[in-house]
Amino acid sequence: MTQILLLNGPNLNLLGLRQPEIYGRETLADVVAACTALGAELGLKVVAKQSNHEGAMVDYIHAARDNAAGIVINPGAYSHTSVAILDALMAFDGPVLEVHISNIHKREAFRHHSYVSARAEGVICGFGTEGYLLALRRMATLVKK
Ligand code: CA2
Repeated sequence: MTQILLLNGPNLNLLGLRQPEIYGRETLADVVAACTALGAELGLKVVAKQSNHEGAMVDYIHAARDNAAGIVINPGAYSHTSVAILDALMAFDGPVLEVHISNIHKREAFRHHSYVSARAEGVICGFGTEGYLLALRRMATLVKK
């Protein structure tokens, strides 16, 4: 089955446990379960990773070069700071889709720019955790092309 890396960045392990007014009530485990189930329907094997460490995220992206056809990534706060994650994604050949649970454009100015968007085929933000599912549907189309 076509493998997709679902990569979540720093603090997203706290999803559903804090700040539900911004990030909703679903936990990361709920998101991963929903993506795994939808992936199976779409013929995609979703491999989910989360890290609070920039270098570890770079390592997951490097590993995806050998075993994933595409990457769905919510880089968390590293979206706004990390050239290293952008560079790692630049070295990945398949489609990259960027997800933000909140609408980063409605929030503080420092969240308005994402380095990762320069590499992403598409960006979804402000759709809550449903954004991951929408990205996965789009990914199914992109990897079949
Ligand atoms: O909206 C998003 O998905 C973000 O990527 C989330 C990041 C934030 O820094 C970005 O600007 C936008 C923060 C993730 C923090 O997640 C938490 C979840 C629950 C409780 C506390 C933090």
